[in-house]
Amino acid sequence: MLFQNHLLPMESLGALTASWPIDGGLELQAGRARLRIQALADGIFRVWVRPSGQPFPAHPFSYAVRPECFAAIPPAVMLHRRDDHLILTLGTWRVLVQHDPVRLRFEGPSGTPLAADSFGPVWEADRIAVWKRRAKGERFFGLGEKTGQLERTGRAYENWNTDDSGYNTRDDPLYKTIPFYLALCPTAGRGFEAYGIFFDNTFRSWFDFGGRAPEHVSFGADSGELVYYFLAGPTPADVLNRYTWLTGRFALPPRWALGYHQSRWSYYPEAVVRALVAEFQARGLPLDVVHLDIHYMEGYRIFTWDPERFPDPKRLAEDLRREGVRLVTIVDPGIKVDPGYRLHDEGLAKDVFVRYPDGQLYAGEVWPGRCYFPDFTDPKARDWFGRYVGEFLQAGVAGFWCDMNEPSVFGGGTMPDLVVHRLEGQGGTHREAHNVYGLLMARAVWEACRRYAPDQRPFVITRAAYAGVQRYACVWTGDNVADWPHLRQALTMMLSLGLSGEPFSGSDIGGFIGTPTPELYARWIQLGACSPLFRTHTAHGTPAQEPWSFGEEVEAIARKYLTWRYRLLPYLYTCFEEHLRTGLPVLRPLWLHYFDDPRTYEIEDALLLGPNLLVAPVLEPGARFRRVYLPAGRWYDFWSDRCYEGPAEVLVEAPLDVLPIFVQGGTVLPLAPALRHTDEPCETLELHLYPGQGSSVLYEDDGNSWAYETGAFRRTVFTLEASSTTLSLKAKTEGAYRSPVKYLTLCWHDCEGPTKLKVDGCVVDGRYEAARRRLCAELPAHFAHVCT
Ligand code: MIG
Repeated sequence: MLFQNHLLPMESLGALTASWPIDGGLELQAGRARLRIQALADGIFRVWVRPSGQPFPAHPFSYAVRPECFAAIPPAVMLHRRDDHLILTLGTWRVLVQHDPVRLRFEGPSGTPLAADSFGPVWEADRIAVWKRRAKGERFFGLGEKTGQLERTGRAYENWNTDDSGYNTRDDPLYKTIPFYLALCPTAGRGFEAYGIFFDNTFRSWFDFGGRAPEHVSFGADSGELVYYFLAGPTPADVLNRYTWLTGRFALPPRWALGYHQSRWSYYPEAVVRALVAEFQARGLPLDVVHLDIHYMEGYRIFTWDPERFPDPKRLAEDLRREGVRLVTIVDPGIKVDPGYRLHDEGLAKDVFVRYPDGQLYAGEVWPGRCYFPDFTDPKARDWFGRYVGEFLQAGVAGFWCDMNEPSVFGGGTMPDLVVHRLEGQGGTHREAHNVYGLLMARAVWEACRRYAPDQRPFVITRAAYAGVQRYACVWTGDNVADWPHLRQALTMMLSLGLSGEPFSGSDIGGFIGTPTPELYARWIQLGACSPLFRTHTAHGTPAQEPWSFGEEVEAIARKYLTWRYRLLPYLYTCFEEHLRTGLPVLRPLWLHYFDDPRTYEIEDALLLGPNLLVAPVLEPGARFRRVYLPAGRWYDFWSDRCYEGPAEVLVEAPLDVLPIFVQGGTVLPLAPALRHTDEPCETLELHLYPGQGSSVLYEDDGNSWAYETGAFRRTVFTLEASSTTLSLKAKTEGAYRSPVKYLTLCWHDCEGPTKLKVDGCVVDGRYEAARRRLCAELPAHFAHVCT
């Protein structure tokens, strides 16, 4: 149907002319167009439109959706026919299809219309879009790494992976495309109901959350399938659970990846790398990873080593490994056009490079000069590239840093649109492959790690990404700038990535472009210490950016937060296990847990680190106090143990050496001793108890292999009921992993002074520290019940 007023040359769905049931849903005919609505699982509906009515294949082509989701048999749905609409029901979820014109809306338990079509799907030639009504007061989040605020309401965005070095905090698009959003829709009765929309389209796409048209939310793309997924709530956590069921979750990272990473463009030669590591040790600073940027290569030829700068990489890797330090090497996609260079010759022989439509090879200019580009949309090219990854693993490289994979090409930004890609055999142009190029490079590297080092968990970090990237890699937020707006931006980007399926992200600490002031570096190290990826990095030609580069005061602050980070590892690692089970991110906006408290929706300068810690980083120069909103419940200042009752806005002191951290009452916070690196054997563990009621989890495994998938883990659920005078702590354990922890110290905070505890019936004497109102006691490594 043409729009009646003919102002827009776009077409939309007209009246329903036929409908028939299919597995898990139904198909409709409306004029020439065909529409398929199908449930993939409870609370997950796919809407797929083919404007000119071509028959549907079993599933749309997708790099983002897990193949298992398509292989599963669709759940049984109920279909009801009414006079003017159809109703598709699955559990508590309904899709209502109006007959004339065909318009969809969704309903959950509250009965509030969600994602209701205004114009619905529209198209013109290749261009497609979907227009929906924006409910009054509806809020939007998501799209991964975007600049500006966390909340997307009232703005429009574009997705076209772009290398925007030194981006400003208004630029769009940047490096990643995650065409997924999460909406919070006000309900008639109480509060909000959440749902998500995933528009699985890899062409250049756009989203408008009531920016240009305040009553609508719309999204569209230059071409490709008109297909989207509705992901039900009712809570935002439910939406994330469903979105990550569909697009995958981050399998547990190697534990070392959660340590501190030191990087710069570039540490070389080898002697500089050794001296760097020695400096960390001499200064008593923990370190797990050194990143090698492009200068380790011979003339920027990927998968080579400069023979003078790094004559014996294997030996270097071994030596560092003995000190508990691992090497991560950068890898770019571009392969130097240079006959005689192994990758060049073998790549040509194997026909793995992208070409122009007439068959000529495409070459673009990047660091090495003229380069060919592997076609990562071709499984053969991914396998081929992976062999070199295997060689680097052999040489002792522990992880891979995928850069320039937007792909970035000097001069024009990226490859021309007409370059041809295999796209798993279906063929297509760069317009379709562009936004997945980085994802598939990361996938090639990840799959190679699985193949060539099958007993180890891969570590891959990527700059460009598409939805589903969390299955293969962690990410960093590209070439930021050493200024205060970028510190704040780093936080909102990490939060947004977490709300878009990627739990493992970080920013270049201190800023990539330019030089941070000592104060800025100190505050950034504090934010970094609670970032999933904790890495300092800086550009070529900038002054030293190491934890000791900003004077003694800042070095002491860096030491304090590096140490804190390593103490926090048992908790942080547990957060990753929670992500794997539930899809929850590691860093969370407050409203993810305090959904019923509308005041939390506007808080973008604080975060929940996992389920029990609230962190309020200082993001402004000169600030020595921090206003913090504490949601309902009791909160303990991590440093002073001072107790607050929420909901409350409090003003806390935040001198330069203080990152305000609050522990929720009722928490059992597991802390490790201060470590020098994550390989250091760790036989002691502290359990910090904060009065209140709650359950907390401690997850342990070997931290490096896949044995946890077959039961070699230990998951302990603690149930705490404590006041300042009484205590009951129960522990229930599952899993077959034998934890190396031999000594357990319990530390009961805000305690008034009972000094004896009963541990599984035996009386244990504790040490009461009156000044700090704490009771500490040694416990056996395994216990079931501790009480007063
Ligand atoms: O054109 O490898 O974002 O982290 O240091 C610059 C050199 C290429 C961009 C990355 C940055 C890295 C730099 N790279």
